[in-house]
Amino acid sequence: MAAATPSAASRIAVVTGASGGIGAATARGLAEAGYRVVLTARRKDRIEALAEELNAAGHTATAYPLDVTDRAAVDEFATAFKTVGVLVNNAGGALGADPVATGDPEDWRRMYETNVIGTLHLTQALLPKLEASGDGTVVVVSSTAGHSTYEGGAGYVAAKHGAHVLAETLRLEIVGRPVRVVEIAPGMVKTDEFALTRFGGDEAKAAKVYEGVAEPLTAADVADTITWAVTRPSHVNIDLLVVRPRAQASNSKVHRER
Ligand code: 8X3
Repeated sequence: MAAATPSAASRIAVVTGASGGIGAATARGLAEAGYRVVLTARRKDRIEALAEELNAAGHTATAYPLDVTDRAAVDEFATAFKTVGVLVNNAGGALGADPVATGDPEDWRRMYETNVIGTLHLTQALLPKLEASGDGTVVVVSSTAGHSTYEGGAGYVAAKHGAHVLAETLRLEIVGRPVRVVEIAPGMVKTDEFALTRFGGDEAKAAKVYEGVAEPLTAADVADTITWAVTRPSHVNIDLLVVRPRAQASNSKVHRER
């Protein structure tokens, strides 16, 4: 792996949604790249266990239970830092796969709250600390759903388009300041929870998402792209990186082996 930015060893990387999947894998990747990682998620036991594991392996990790939709809690969290090198906005996810005609407005609201407002909260609260580091990076983990739509996806697609727009607009607004804005847009990633959460715990429906797909991406594959983007030299801004498994040409064109 390429060398981390020179000051990585002394720098802090905050990862949201670090209790599992892409967030946990990203925390591992950034810890291995020399960052002091701060793991946030609602599930305290999970982030504490991961922090313990990383510390036992010689890295520096701390766990901070946080709900990204709770603005007061996010502001309180931000007071813990003078500077932050990296913020990975990973918390989010999908709820339901219903057509527009019958989708639950409450699912749409919750997806907007976590994927967009959660990212907004963390970014607003930590932007001064990222700037104060003299070399900050904001990562928005969006999705291929932030770039095109598919039937049954509209609620999630709308939220991820929101996350994409946040990243693109922020990059325009802060150009000239020492903060990069990186968007990573993963396609089909098989994690323990993404599809299960989307289908309210229905294992059969969740399994169907990946049925016949030889090798969906793993959380580690996506973490690898995030870590790569973050560890480019400071003047290199990976604006947008779309990453899919080889078997997926678009959200609706997936090769399945029968
Ligand atoms: C996940 C990709 O295809 O389920 O962000 O929308 S998809």
